[in-house]
Amino acid sequence: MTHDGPTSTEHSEARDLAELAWTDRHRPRFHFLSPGGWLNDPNGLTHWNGTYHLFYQYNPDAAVHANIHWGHATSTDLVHWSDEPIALTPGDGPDADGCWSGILVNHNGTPTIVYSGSRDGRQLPCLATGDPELRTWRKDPANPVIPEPPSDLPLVAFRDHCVWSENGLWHQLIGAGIRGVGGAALLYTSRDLRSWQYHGPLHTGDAGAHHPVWTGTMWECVDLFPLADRHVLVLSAWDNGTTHHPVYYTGRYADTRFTADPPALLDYGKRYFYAPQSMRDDIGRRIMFGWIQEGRSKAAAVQAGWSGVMSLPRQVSLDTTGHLRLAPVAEVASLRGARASTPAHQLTAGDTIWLENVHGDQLDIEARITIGEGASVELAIRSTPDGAERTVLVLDRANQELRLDRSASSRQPDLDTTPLRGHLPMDTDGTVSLRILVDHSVVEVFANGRALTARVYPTRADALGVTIAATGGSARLHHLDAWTMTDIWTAPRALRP
Ligand code: DQQ
Repeated sequence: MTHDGPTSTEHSEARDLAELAWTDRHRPRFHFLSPGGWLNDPNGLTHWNGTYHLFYQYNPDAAVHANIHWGHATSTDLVHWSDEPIALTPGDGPDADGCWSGILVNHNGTPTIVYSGSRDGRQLPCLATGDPELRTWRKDPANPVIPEPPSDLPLVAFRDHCVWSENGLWHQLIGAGIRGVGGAALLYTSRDLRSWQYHGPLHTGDAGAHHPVWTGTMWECVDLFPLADRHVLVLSAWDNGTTHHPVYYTGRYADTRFTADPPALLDYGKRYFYAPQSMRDDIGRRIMFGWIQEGRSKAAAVQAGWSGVMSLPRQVSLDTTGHLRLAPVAEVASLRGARASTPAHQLTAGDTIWLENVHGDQLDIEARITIGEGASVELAIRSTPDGAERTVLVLDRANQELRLDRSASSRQPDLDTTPLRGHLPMDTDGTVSLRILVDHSVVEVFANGRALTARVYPTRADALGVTIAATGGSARLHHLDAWTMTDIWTAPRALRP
């Protein structure tokens, strides 16, 4: 579809917002984010004729979740992105209040977006078709293509889409919540993406069950995909307006039936990796992006001129226990600049080592550590020389746990400092392979395949140090390599490219 170009006043305001965002020292420099304003979910992920397309929930006018458009960017390497024209803008029909999340499929050669049109507090499935370059989009005159949610269920909400082709039929899951039951993925089929037949829930959660992980009262952004010999269902657990955390089930899917193992938390940072969506790329990788939310107040985001970051692209695989393994795609390493290596080292309890040559707020750190019985390793990042501000990652062997302690990350009040934690599977000898990506306020940790994402906002400009210590026992640092990461942005970008 097309939209009228902005007026000259809008242009100058827009420029101000992007320039304001550009000057914020908490703004990441090697992650994808919107030019300014608001970003939330990744949408419409696809690898189309050799180009990666990343669409996203975008408000180009303010750093608040309102008036949601579909922003669009393309890449050939998953790390450097070019802004494309905004793909979808709220209209005067069923998406008058926003073009909410959805996906993109190839319908007989026509790129087709299935998204949730939002109006008057309800969301309904809508379509838009694109030109061969995926640059201009035309909304379907028949929108909404499903005019009502199923009438036989007391639904809390009904939105977001996962669409795939199976045996010549389009299949669609729509996220929902069934009052008194829990979240649900509702199944539909269609021959033409326009006329849909409802088949009931493919899978349902239990809102009363809190172990091993709570699945919320409604499921946002359901995503079902094959992985090795299994299928994975990813969802984002939502409850009464609160975005909680991403969850996955692994299981078997056949003949529109899904039998799953118990659910698990996808990222221990919870809402800091929310609404993930995945795609299979041309070389067969399952690649996932998630929305990294802010950890500072809404007012602080508005003042900064921007809110929300896309995670680095993650490759998803299955481990031998049926759990997901997440790791940044190999291309992320192409952003590595100067390297500093710390040689093998025996850490004794109580010692803290300053990694003198590892320094910065744009880092990729890789380490292999064997943690002795009863010991924990504490790796601090964004540390001031006096340690007054520091963010501490704890690898706890006795409890087989990965933790992030943000209690001293910043002296600024009004920040989220909730402790984050999750199970850290270890070999019997206590070895952990660790990767930490620090990009100003963003921290993405991968430890033995488990992910923990978070935000930190140190106040001090010298919060750049890295230390490592062992407590309660000893540990062996086999190696630690750190690279300074290169910026992917060189100047403020146009809010409406
Ligand atoms: N964000 C979208 C919804 C989705 C939610 C609206 C998840 O479609 O349910 O911006 O963050």
